[in-house]
Amino acid sequence: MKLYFFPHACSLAPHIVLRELALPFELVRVDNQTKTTANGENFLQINPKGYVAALQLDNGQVLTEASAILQYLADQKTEAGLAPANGSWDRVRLQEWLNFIASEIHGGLAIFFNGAIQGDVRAMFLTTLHKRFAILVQTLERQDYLLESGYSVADAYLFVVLRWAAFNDIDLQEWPALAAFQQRISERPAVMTALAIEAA
Ligand SMILES: N[C@@H](CCC(=O)N[C@@H](CS)C(=O)NCC(=O)O)C(=O)O
Repeated sequence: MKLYFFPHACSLAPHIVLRELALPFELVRVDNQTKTTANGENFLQINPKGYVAALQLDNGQVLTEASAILQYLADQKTEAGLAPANGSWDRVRLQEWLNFIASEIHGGLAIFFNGAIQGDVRAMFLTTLHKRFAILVQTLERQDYLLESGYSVADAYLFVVLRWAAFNDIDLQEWPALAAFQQRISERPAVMTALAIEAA
């Protein structure tokens, strides 16, 4: 498998999960400006959407969208328990979280990377984000992970997108349950390895 990534982007979530599962994979860095890969390929021919993450399977199929990639990976080693069994009610709960993270937290934080978002408009987006954070806090004050059953791919995804708060002058210490969650996940060996490799 090949994971197309650029450092600290949402592709860090499948990167973490590949390491959690100890699956064999190759990391291929994408230049987001030129849309070329470190191997000199045209990334748009691999993923016409032009964004990471993209996972190329050994049969040549390319899977995109973090929520789909994360579930695909978890299902490669079900015994690791990073996703509840397909078809179960708990799996639907995982999908509920993944969709919430993708649309409300990933989208809600990524908007602040746009320098045009300033003043009243920034305040408006922040108000919405704070409401979404309140939903996360309700769960993470009660339990260590999003699912009652324990650590899952949703936690890896949430950890990655919450890291973007600091890049946008949003201090997670205002939400102690979120700050504690970030600390907890950052201590996982797979997370530390993935972060070190992406920082190199
Ligand atoms: N809907 C996609 C969004 C992926 C996405 O936002 N990727 C960002 C990095 S986190 C990216 O590559 N942006 C570059 C671009 O859009 O040109 C998903 O959920 O995976």
